[in-house]
Amino acid sequence: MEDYRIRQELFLNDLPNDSIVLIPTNPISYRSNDTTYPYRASSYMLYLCGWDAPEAVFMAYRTSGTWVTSIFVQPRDTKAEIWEGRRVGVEGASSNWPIDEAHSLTDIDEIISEKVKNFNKIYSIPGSNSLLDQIIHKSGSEVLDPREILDNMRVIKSEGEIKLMKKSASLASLAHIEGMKKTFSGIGEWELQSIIESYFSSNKSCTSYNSIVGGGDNATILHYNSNDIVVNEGNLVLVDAGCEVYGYASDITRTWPVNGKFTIPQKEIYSLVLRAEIAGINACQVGAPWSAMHHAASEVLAQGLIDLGILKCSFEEALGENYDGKFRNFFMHGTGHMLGLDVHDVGGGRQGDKSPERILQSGMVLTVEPGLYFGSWRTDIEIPSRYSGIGIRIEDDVLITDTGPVVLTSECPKEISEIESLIGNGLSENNA
Ligand SMILES: [Mn+2]
Repeated sequence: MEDYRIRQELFLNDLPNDSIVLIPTNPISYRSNDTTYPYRASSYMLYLCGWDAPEAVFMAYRTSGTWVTSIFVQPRDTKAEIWEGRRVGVEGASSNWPIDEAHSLTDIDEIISEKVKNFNKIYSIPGSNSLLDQIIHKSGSEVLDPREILDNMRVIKSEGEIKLMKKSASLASLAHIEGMKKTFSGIGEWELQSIIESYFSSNKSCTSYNSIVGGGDNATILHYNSNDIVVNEGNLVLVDAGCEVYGYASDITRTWPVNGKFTIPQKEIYSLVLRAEIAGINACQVGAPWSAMHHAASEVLAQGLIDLGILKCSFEEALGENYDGKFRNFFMHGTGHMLGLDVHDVGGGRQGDKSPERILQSGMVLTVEPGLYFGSWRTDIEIPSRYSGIGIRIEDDVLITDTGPVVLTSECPKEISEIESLIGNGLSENNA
């Protein structure tokens, strides 16, 4: 509760006097006919007041010098509640939520149309609530985007947020361990997905993005999520799956051999990716530029690819002047991203972003996730036969602190021997 009030104050005090804030939550999305996807409120709504029910609009305005925060919510309605579930309603919202006043959504047109007359500037995020967008359009006031201010705030996590992110990272780590324990040669990607996701749901959590479970060559497809192939003896499986706790995402990737034993070529690539990942994590220091971890991981990968004889060129050529050299044939994505209420969280910093580079500060949470991919299906580049069909990524969630990086997903092992000893040890006799 305290957290929300502090956030609201910090945000609102950054806005001009003659402004009003009108931020809608996410709309409901339909899956088929009248059946909906599980509802997820907008991250801005969750950040500003924690309201997680549909249709709400957050409002804030100044009256005689002080800010008033307010929320429009679905009113109590027995008929609707019989079908859709109980509602907090207007009274519940105004007495139990970190806001000053609450209104019914049925009055939104009347109240907001009247209110906006007194303000020259409207801070809103269009595109989620067409009625609100129309009211704002009719007013003729200047519309400004509040996201730059909010995103800069969201980048630094409070103590309370860090606690939730630790919980989220811990659940995802334990889910991966569960997956390793129940893995066997011939397991379906979908079975492994279900083991991991049922760990989330049995802990009252849910996935924070579509789980990626890719066996063998499927691991070389970065956003593979059909998860419908059997993983055969001798193959690795790459699992990239995270969950949410009060909206806060975790995002973790491990890669393991389904038969419990890495082959020598698999070990060679795995050890290289692991060294790159550790170098990336160690570069996550207060004051370092965002790109430091990408550079550190990339340098290890470029040299390693030469040492394994995969790249036959100089280090300079392998790395490239702008970290765009030949190693990018096998490592095509960024080394990490911000993590928070969104899995690819706000605040920029991703490779290729045009905005000025972010400097790492205490309280930021990000991922470090280098990988190497040798898809046997690739025809554009030469894939060495020794490594054909290997795709490996290792990803951890990292909190930046004044005393160095803290790995929030450290409960999940990533050393070869630790992983090998876990695989299959949670199977019953009949399965093993
Ligand atoms: Mn990630």
